Amino acid sequence: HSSGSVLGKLHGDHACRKKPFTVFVEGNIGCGKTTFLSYFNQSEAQVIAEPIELWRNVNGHNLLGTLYEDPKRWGFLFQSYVQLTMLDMHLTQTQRSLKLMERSVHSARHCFVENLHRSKIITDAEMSVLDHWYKWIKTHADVEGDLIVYLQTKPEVVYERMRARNRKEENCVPLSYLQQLHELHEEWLIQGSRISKPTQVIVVDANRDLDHMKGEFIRVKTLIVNELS
Ligand code: DCP
Repeated sequence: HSSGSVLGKLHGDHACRKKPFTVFVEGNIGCGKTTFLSYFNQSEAQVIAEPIELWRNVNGHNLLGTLYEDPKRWGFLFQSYVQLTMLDMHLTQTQRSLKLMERSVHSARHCFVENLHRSKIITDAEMSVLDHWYKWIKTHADVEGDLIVYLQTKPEVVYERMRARNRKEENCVPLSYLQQLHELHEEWLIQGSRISKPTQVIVVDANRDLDHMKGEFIRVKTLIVNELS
């Protein structure tokens, strides 16, 4: 619910830099990130979708599949590869003045890795290694964004969507998992209690049917595009 003027101030800062205005689209599994990003075309923005196909095929290995089959055995491996592919997205250069990414190294660390650790699915040692990598990345690479668009949803709503879309790797994911991820997104993007809140967050109520979200998605898109033009 940020206003255009807030973005306007950012734009002023941003105009002095060569880096594109960088937006991370965040939210729970099935919240509609892909749908939101589909409203931007490549002529107005560099859109970098989440590399889920890479996670499904690392030299023939489906890391997303094994993650859900045996998270204790494969959770660390999966998140280690997510961190690498996310870093690659962050470092992707563009001539365009606007860059949008589906998720970031930050949600991987603060939501997904945090959740695996809190649920004792990854060990303290595995957590430490992922966290050291995350801190190293933040120190040595530019992984900062200018704005986060948070597609906020009720866990029950995304649970139904996830069931309906029927991605085969996700068919055993319980509602409780989405509830935990929801809480961690809220802690990070709304409460700012555990870690400091990112500077600019636009919160979008994404509970309505994705077909009915069109108006809201276009409103947020217009806000971003207009402020940059
Ligand atoms: N995932 C994970 N750890 C991460 C990032 C993603 O375990 N650090 C998993 C969760 C999902 C799958 O990868 O099973 C894809 O996750 P997303 O929620 O990012 O993508 P969706 O396709 O579900 O997004 P949307 O429906 O919002 O477009």
